[in-house]
Amino acid sequence: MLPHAADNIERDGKSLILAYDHGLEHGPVDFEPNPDTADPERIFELAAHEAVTSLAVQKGLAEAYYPDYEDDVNLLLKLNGTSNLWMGEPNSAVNCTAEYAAGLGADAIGFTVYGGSNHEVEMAEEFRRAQEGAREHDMAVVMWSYPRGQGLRNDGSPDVISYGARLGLELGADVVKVKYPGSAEAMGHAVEMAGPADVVMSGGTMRDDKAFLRNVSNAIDAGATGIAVGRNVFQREEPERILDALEAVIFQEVEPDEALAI
Ligand code: FBP
Repeated sequence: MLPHAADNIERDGKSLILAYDHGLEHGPVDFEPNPDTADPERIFELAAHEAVTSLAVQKGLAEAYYPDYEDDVNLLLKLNGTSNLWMGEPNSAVNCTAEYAAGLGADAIGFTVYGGSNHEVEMAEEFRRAQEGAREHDMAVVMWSYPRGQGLRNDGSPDVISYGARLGLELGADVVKVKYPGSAEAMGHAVEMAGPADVVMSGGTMRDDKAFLRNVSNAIDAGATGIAVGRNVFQREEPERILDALEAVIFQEVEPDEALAI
């Protein structure tokens, strides 16, 4: 972890990472609730919203669309990923190098590590190459730290999520993205374990605006620096409206009720 390395994908030390790697990770099914969002152009436009501090995409989308948006969007290039068609032990193919990401104009790299998977050792080694490559090009390093695999009975438990946060710090991430552990107290523990590395909570699918914003607000109160969110934004009928509310909750620390009334 390098102090200030993530400044270029944060605003006042906070971040809202709009995640849009779902076409690879989950497939077209994720676009069904809001079919317009199958078109990457719609998401690049959304990423220009003032609340969004970076857009996380895979290489193919960055090659095709980023040149038109580089003035308005900070690029967080995901260097590995797996499709839902893969049925094996959790693993993620490295499909891009840090050098190539820098050539595309990335401000940061993103990398998934499945601690506890039978593939943890090779994933940690792959992360090392990506992390060191990012340092050579002054790009921030964001780890999707998702412990899971056959050795883990409850990958959503607060202890496991705190361990995931700590893995990020130990391996050199500037920002660690973890699943929300269910309470502000548990999130606070994960933040503490990550030390100086920033912690952002990962999204999921919550249809209730207020309940979703309450989790985000709890995470911020617990010391998280923001959110990495995909479906909770682009699967909503009015993605801009929830981004307006997230702007208020994350950056102005406004209460969810008030944020929704804006
Ligand atoms: P969501 O906000 O839609 O949950 O996206 C966050 C994210 O980390 C994506 O970047 C990724 O595609 C997805 O979750 C992977 O989630 P999982 O591996 O749990 O299916």
